[in-house]
Amino acid sequence: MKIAIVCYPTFGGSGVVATELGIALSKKGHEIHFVTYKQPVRLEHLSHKIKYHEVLVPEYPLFHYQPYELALSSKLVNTVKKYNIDILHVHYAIPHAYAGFMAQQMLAEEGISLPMMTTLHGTDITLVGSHSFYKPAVNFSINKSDVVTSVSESLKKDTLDIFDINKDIHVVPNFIDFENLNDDHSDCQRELVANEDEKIVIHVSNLRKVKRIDDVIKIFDKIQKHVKSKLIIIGDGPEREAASDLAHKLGIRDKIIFLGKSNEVEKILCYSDLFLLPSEKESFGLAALEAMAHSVPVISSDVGGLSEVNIHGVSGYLNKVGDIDGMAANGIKILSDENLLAKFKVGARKTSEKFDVKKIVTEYEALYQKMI
Ligand code: GMT
Repeated sequence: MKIAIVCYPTFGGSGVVATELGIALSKKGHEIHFVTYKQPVRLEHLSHKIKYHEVLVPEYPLFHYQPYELALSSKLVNTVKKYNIDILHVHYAIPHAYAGFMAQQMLAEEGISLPMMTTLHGTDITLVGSHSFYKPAVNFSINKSDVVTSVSESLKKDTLDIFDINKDIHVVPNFIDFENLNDDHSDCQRELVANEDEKIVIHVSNLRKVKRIDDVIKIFDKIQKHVKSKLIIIGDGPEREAASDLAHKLGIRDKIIFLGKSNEVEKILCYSDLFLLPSEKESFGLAALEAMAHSVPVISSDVGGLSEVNIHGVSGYLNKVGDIDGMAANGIKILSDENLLAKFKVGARKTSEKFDVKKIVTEYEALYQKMI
């Protein structure tokens, strides 16, 4: 099949999933066309099976806001016609499902049919999409999609609760490409960041309010009082400065390394002992799944789809949002007992194996087939 994929090309989970899916589909012989404003960060190599089409939105002084949806839908129309695309798969409803629907309508005028799948990722529903500024348009474009998928049962439920949906929502979880996973632990450079007797705690996100970065710092503060440890924070976002200030205030700034946006996450997970994800909302928690695939246990909140990914007592622990003491206590429990840590490392990896891309990609292919 020839599949056009629309996504955010950034470090965010939805863009990562879209890119990894495109790569996995191309390995199965499909021709993939990414249509977005920048080459996706996880897309290192283009090939005859993977192409990238840049959506350009030239500045024009009359426009206070540049019309990205318009440029995207026009680019989709041109790409579909030029490459005879069979299917459009948009990731993240806003504004992609809306632009996709417009492209579909324009193509229909010319007698070209373009079935569209929309994959809902989380904040497009629970945070941004549910706002009255966007809600009618998001509701409309979800209902106009030929197939709708969500990355967890929890997100499906939220979508049905928040919107007026007249479509089936298929749950297709996020995944890991184990064949491509760099889990060769032979050149782990743990000594670069910590002493031999120190444990390494890690957090990866876009450092937005919804991730509760303050909780990450406070949980780590309690952990490091019992277990010699360092905290590595990967990612960048609006809460970074406040987190650094809080660490100063608590007197633990020297135990925390802020790495910013990084393409080296796998290398760091290789020597990490515990992943913290105390989010306020989390439809899936791809960052936690990636940690688990690298045998890193997870301490997370129990919101959204996290309990579908992180299995309490097996791959880590789940606590209520804001339960800093509980999360710290569970972290201390895992980190202060080498046998327990080893058991959780195995449990984390085993749990992640349920999300093998090989299984998930066939679920998407079956849905594509159904749309055609
Ligand atoms: O976590 C983020 O804020 C980024 C966001 C995105 O849209 O890229 O992540 C959402 O989609 C990911 C991929 O499906 C999920 O793993 C995240 O849980 C979800 N984020 C939230 O629901 C807050």
